[in-house]
Amino acid sequence: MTNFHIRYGTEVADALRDGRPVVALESTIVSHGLPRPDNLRVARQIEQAVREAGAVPATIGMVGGELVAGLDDAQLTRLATVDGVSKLSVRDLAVAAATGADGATTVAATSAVAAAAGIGVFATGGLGGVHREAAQTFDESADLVTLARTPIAVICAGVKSILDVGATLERLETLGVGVVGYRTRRFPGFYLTDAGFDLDWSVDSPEQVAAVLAARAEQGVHHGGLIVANPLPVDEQLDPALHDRTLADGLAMLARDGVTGKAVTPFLLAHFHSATQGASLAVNVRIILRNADLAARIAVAAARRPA
Ligand code: PSU
Ligand code: MN
Repeated sequence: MTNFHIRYGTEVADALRDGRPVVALESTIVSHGLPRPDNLRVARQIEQAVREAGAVPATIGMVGGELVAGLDDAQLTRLATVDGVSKLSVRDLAVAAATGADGATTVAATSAVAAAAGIGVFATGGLGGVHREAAQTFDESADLVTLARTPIAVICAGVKSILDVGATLERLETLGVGVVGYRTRRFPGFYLTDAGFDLDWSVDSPEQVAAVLAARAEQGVHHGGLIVANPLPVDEQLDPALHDRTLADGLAMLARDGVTGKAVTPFLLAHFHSATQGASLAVNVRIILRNADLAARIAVAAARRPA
């Protein structure tokens, strides 16, 4: 069992104490996933979307070596604007704490910290997963193994089409991570409504997701995550032809520039943002805001259930 030393934002601490709905948010999308200066504006909008749907946002990150659940505006601004903010997965948290680093937490690290804080619902854009070429590079996001051991519901638009989506779904199955579509039986590909793979399960309402979480608790399933895949409506996705062209170029650039490891995801995202003249950014923002709204409604439904 992890024993993170977590500093809580006042509002988050109050809400957790009173059993009111809280939604965890990650900071890597802010520091590394979205271009400046839009990133700070969007980070605030995500929090606003959670509030408007009736929950308290808890953006998680590390400031000066201290893990914070519920970054205040000055801390959020620091992680969005200062150079040299580290991208922190779970394995990095101790080193970053001991060295007093500023860091943004990935889906993996945010999930681990949120679960330790007693927050059961987390909204993000897209999960990390198995990279293309993983058969040679072994590049598979720590998001997957972390979700295998972390009790949290992650509301996301699937995994980015920059990954090997089929392999990612296979790994999630092996690792015992639950996957349900929100009003769909097709797994979304982040920018794209449909990544081309079927899902076994679809849920229709926040209340139904809350019921799944309650059933897991009743069954004693305390160790694994549940992915709630929330696709964009077809008319809001990135134009598939533009998407396919941009992805092909981006993958060629990765190989040409020798980009590997944890730099791959930020590199490809930045390429999408510049190569589509902002179209992918607008889609990215819509995805996150929709997921924040759904996550908050799930947290509200979960808080309303009799204990
Ligand atoms: N999806 C996005 N934007 C992001 C990420 C995912 O739409 O910035 C980030 C998340 O924080 C995720 C991380 O956990 O990328 C995965 O990185 P890696 O593949 O290096 O594990
Ligand atoms: Mn990786």
